Amino acid sequence: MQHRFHVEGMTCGHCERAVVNAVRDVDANASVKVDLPTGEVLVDSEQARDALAQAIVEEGFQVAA
Ligand SMILES: [Cu+2]
Repeated sequence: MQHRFHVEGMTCGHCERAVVNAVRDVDANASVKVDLPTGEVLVDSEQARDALAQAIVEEGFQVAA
């Protein structure tokens, strides 16, 4: 299942890695694509959208609807 998130607050490669790692903590097999300039994060995972978003928020980023 493909989830599309708009993540605010990512400014550099470290932020990008933090988001990817947060998603992988929820689903180690998730495919994660981050577009840093737009904040668009595409996640291919069978995990619930809310669980993935929550993990990103816990890293200190905002997830828009
Ligand atoms: Cu950063």
